[in-house]
Amino acid sequence: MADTGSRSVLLRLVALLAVLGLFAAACEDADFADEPDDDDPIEDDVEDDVEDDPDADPDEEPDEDDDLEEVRLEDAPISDPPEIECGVTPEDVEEQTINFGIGLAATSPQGLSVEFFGDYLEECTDGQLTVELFPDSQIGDDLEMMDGLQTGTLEMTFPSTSPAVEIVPELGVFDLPFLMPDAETADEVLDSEIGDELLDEFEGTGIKALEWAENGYRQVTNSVGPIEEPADLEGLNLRVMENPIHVDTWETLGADPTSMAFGEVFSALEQGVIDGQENPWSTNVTSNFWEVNEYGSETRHVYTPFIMMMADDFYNDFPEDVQQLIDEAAEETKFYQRTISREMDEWSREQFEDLGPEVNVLDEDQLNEFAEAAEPVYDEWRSEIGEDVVDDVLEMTQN
Ligand code: TK8
Repeated sequence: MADTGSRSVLLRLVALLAVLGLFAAACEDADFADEPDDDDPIEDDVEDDVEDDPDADPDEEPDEDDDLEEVRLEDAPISDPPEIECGVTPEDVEEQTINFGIGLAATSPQGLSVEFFGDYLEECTDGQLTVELFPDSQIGDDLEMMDGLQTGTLEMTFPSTSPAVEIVPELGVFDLPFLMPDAETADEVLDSEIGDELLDEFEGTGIKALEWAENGYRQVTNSVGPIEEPADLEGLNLRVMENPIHVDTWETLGADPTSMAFGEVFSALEQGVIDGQENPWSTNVTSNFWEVNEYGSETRHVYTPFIMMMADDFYNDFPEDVQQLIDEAAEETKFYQRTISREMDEWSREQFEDLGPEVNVLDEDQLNEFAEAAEPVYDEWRSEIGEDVVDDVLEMTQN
């Protein structure tokens, strides 16, 4: 714990270098200057449109898209965080900041839940423990941040299970396509004994896996056309997560997948290096993929969990009552995160469409066609993931 100060200095340095790097890139690449700033994406866009169009008639009624001034996150129908009721109030806690890196935006359900987690610890330790959030992959991607936990350069992160298969291969069960029938079943699986066992698999890896939350059902966005049947994927260059089961699934469906870290996706789409990507609607909105893709298709092809993680050494250095408080805060955060993730899902799809792209929602027959086409992936990966875990989970998801 004594070196937490130097760790956070290091993190700030890394963040500063990243910012300087981006600045340098912006100076070299004039296009970059067009990228709207995160706080006010659409406002900047609208202003750009006006400046760019010399024939624009100021008296003309703006078209529907231009009416939107920004992603209206304040209108999102999401619950306020629950009241904080400290079950434990540890005494004499050493003052320190927990650096918490995430891939997504501060405005995503993940970002909002980390804010709640920080408030929880702060309130129950009389302000001694605080959390500093580093959003938008600014200090690394899921794999790099997990590595940071293992090497002691970062205290917390919140990755998707998919890249974590590198550490715990059994997590690959969640990458099987069209596995999870609904969010309630996901809760049953994650909160079951199987879920506990999967988190326990991290023992000895340098990572303390605290809780399951949800990334959610993933949907395809792209710049070529609506995805309605597997044939529409033919040759589509789709970014997928760093996970071999996802690569295999999309190849099986006829697409041309490229695995890539999340933090590189926006600019790869912007530069046309890839045609599309797939993520839950809330991410497609809060990470601004609507700016760089013209189509969104509700394919619900896979449900991805998140795991809230802490560096194992960092956790073990705390006295027992603080560990209890961390466990409690993580559990409350899990409930809150899942709630707002679900509340935001459908609203985000509507926002995504309001922001410009064309959206189609696949019906049951269309989804079945995809599920059947992806079926061979199960046999291919069953033994690699682990027969037992696949069978146990299937038993819960197929009933
Ligand atoms: C964010 C990632 C992201 C995931 C992806 O760190 O990579 O597309 O869905 O949410 O975990």
